[in-house]
Amino acid sequence: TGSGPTGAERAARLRRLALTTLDANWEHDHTVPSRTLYPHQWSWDSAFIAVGLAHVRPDRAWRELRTLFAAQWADGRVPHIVFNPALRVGSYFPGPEFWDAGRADGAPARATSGIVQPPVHAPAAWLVHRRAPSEASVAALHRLYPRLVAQQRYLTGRRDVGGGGLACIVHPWESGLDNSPAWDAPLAAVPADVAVMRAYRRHDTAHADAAHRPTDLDYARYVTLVDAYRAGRYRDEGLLGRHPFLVECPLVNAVLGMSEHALARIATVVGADPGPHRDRATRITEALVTRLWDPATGTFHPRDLRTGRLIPARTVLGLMPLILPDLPPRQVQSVLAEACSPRFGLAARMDRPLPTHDRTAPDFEPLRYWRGPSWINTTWMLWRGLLTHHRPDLAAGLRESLFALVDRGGCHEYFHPDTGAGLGSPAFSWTAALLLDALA
Ligand code: 2M8
Repeated sequence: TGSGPTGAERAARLRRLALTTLDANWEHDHTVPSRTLYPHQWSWDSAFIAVGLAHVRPDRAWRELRTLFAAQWADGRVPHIVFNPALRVGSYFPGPEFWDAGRADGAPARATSGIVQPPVHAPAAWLVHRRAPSEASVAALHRLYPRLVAQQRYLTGRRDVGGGGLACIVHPWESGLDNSPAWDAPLAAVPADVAVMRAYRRHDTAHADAAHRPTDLDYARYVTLVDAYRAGRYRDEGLLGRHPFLVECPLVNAVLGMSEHALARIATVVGADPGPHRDRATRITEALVTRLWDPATGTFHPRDLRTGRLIPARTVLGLMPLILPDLPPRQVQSVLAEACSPRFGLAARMDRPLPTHDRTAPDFEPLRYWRGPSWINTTWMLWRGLLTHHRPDLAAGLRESLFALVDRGGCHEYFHPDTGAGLGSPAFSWTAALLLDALA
């Protein structure tokens, strides 16, 4: 974090801030992403949070994952939200009554949503164990392994709607990058009646500036999509014929491949065979390159299964396959070129942080959520990818930009990609957690 007393002081200051933030967001058996905006447990947040907790509170890291996986469905899906029953009705929209998941086959006893998020949990579990290996961590891996395998089975089985070996998402929320410009084209085909939102009250805009959040039109479509999935009781059979949003996302599938690599390592610890995981990882990387790589743009794009076409927007999602250790050299070089272009500005010395959308695109919006602002999780994933592909120079530049953001803005949810001003929740858990990991 820089040499000399200043670097050491900054590191100590950041560590204290991160720990205070995580402790304040701990809630009995899990960590909330934010007390105001997101008061329940979120799936991929918990995985990132566990990675950070491993550095300071390893027991809690395992608890976090255990609580989440206790709400796994019988079909293997890990729900994107596990609701806290102690909270009053209406503390988050859409709440448990809206999802009404309890009536679906194989839903757990706890109230949950019915959709998933990127499966970053196996890589997270592996990092937690590697950071603090112990008898307890080995026991935790034994407990989690079958559940992580079931999660992969769900995504590569029922969710392989396109039949090409990749998982598809049925809602933009499943990508984690809710209102990314990547989803504009497929969402345009989803019927949207802003009047449907009159029956509900959004809570996000009570806690964050409406101009920094998805629009009412976005929310109308989000609700329409949940209505459609819930009407089929969250079943995945026949989705291609009936569901209005079916997309193969490069981030979700890069993480899916990464998870097989992590499971291969976990398998060796728990006495299972790592071979099948390695084979599956190879197949996922191949499918990702075949189906989502565009030689014309030199980056990865989501594939809209309803039109069969790649979605042209060049977002940060396209850079995420760099986390795959077996990404072929041609794709590695070209994703690096995309990341270092003026679109994303990656450099050994960065003058601005990594945005979530192409800075040169006409629909780049520096204040609005996933349409431009800098986020710590996508920055962290790219950082890990750069380390994997032996670019310590670029990794150092990106890591320094991460530190500078949080040092100036605090543990915010996202940041203005030019000024670095903090946006969204001011005490956001994954910002704190991934900061701790980058500091280590
Ligand atoms: C955001 O998504 C939720 C819906 O799941 C929301 O806007 O209410 C996203 O940033 C998502 O990636 C994140 O997991 C969640 C909680 O931090 O918030």
